[in-house]
Amino acid sequence: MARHEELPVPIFTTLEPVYGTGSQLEEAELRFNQLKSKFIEFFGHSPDIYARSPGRVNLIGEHIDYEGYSVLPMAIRQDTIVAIRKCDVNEEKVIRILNVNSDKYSVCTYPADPEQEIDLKNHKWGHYFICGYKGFYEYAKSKGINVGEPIGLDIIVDGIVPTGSGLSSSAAFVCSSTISIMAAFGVNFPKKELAQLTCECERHIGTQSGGMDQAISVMAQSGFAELIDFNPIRATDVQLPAGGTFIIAHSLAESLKAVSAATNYNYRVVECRLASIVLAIKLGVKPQEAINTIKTLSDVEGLCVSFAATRGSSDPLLAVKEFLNEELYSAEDIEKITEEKLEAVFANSPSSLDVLRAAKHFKLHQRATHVYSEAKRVHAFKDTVSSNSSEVDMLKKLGDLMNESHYSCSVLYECSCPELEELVKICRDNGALGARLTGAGWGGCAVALVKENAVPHFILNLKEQFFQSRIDKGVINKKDLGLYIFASKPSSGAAIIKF
Ligand code: NG1
Ligand code: MG
Repeated sequence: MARHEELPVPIFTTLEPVYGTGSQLEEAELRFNQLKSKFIEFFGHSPDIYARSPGRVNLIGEHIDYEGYSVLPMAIRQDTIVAIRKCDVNEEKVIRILNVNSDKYSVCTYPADPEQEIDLKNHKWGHYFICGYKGFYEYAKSKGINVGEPIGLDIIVDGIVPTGSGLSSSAAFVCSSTISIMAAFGVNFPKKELAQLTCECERHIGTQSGGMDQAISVMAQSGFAELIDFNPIRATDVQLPAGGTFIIAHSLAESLKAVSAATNYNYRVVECRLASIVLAIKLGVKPQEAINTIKTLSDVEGLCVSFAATRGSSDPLLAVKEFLNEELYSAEDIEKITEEKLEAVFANSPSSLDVLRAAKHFKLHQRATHVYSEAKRVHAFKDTVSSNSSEVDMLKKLGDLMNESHYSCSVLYECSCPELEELVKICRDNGALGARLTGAGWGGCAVALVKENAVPHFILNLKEQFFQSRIDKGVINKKDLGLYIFASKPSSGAAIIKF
């Protein structure tokens, strides 16, 4: 039997296979009906087809996907639905994108030109759809699939993944967009190829992200978290222990990682690249060769094998200890090692050059220590859930790993913020076995592992101790609390729906 990532996106004619039964199904039916009415009202036609793709919560493995290391997220129930219609050849060749939330998101219009550049200086929500549009054409072209001349498209989007929350609303949108376009053109690609292409095309937005979000959104299986490996992309189902529940809580600080050019996110990607080049050189690779061939910290791991002969271990953390300074590096410090100007090292990456212009110094030891230790924690997490230990021991170990991950994100990777620190502490004070920031950080959500029978009480306490003061100050509305704190079960991945 083919592994599930080799299969195309499933096509359903009813909503049950995606949304199950009960209140979730009712909510979905309402959304689909409203989407259809709005579509007819605005465009004068019914949509041809729908695509949906979920957000995700990352359980462990933060800021390591772009370094080539495996991560362990699960899909959440909140998703983005895209309704689409391919226009006739005699209609105007434009892409019109509406949002059901038209107060917040006004109509976006783009030419039906897959070669168009995305205007990064002028950020619009519709840009994420165009990422998918460009990605679809690039992929079809690379595979020699003839999808015909560009044509007008009518689109309406309904997304309920909270934005700027570290739950990957962007990937839910890019994936559902790409899949809707693919379905409208009557083709279907294997899920792992879609995961790769949506990851690459979301980079048109300017974030040098890894592939976790798109991979889980496309490949998730209901009831399982997934261990996602990269190069090549693979998803392995991970059964979580039944006695534990993951609670997602929003710090109410918005993560603005993609708003300015030299964002925190790209800054970290640059620091990791610099750490990997410096490490490779220290491990004996010639500077120019290191610059040309070493892209990520995982590329350095192989080099540590030679190091094992003299040090007795090929653990890359030992190499970091021995070869990277804890003190700040200036660009000049690094250039002495690389024998090359950093502008030249990053000449092909405009967003990295933006980082170099804005950054005064780089922390290589701390970032690399985070990445290599976090990569180990992901495997420890996976090994723990598949071990024979008692559920109590298992949950305790998973919680410990989550706490260690948070410490590493906060202290070594510096991607937390005061609100997240407060929230994580409140979670632990209220009996969470483990709690950590999730997603890129600098705001957004925390995820806490809580014993199943303690969930109602835990949520109540968090409402009192974290959210009530924010309600009193008018930051959020009491009636919206359910959007900011909720329990989450592993949901299903992307789907095409054709009624
Ligand atoms: P968020 O910011 O949660 O969407 C980002 C990246 C991921 C990953 C995490 C950190 C995008 C689309 N996604 O997720 O690839 O690197 O940060 O683990 O930027
Ligand atoms: Mg995102």
